[in-house]
Amino acid sequence: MKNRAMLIGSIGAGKSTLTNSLLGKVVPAFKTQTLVYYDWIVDTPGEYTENPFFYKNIMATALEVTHVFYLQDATNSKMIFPPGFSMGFSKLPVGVITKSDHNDANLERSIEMIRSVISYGPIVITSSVKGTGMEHLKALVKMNDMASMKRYVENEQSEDLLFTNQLYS
Ligand SMILES: Nc1nc2c(ncn2[C@@H]2O[C@H](COP(=O)(O)OP(=O)(O)O)[C@@H](O)[C@H]2O)c(=O)[nH]1
Ligand SMILES: [Mg+2]
Repeated sequence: MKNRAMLIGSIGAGKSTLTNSLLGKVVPAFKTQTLVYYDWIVDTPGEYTENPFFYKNIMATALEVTHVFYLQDATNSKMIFPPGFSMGFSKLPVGVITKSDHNDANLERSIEMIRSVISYGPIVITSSVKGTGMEHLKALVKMNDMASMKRYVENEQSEDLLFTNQLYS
């Protein structure tokens, strides 16, 4: 399977803007009503994450990808993923904090929220506006196992990148 990421997160979390930024596109993000397949990204409607009725769609789409990017909006105090949500997929999880450039961004809060979804894996702090974190996401999606992603995070020593490990805590 070609390495591909499915982006999930609430309505307005920044999935479509991130897609554009990662693919170097300049078209404004339109409101996604359905799945949109790009070269190595599958953009999903926020409704899929917000409404449990659509979880089956997320599960089905996950079969077509190697990675799942869990987006948390840094300006949003609400967490919409159920705890441990990533355990349901046998896909490589990547936590993505969006809108780090925003005045209302609260990075600590969003990292804690993502940690309740991903107990073991990389978390990337991003801004689609500034381009922060984009290289990390592109690098991580090319990797085929968690060990490589962990090594990458350790080697990069970047402020925009951390590895959460709560398996033995
Ligand atoms: N400041 C800032 N705003 C962003 C960023 N990414 C997205 N937004 C804004 O957040 C809103 C929702 O973005 P969108 O990509 O449509 O979210 P989606 O529903 O998850 O696809 C839009 O008004 C975007 O301009 C970012 O990195 N920084
Ligand atoms: Mg969208």
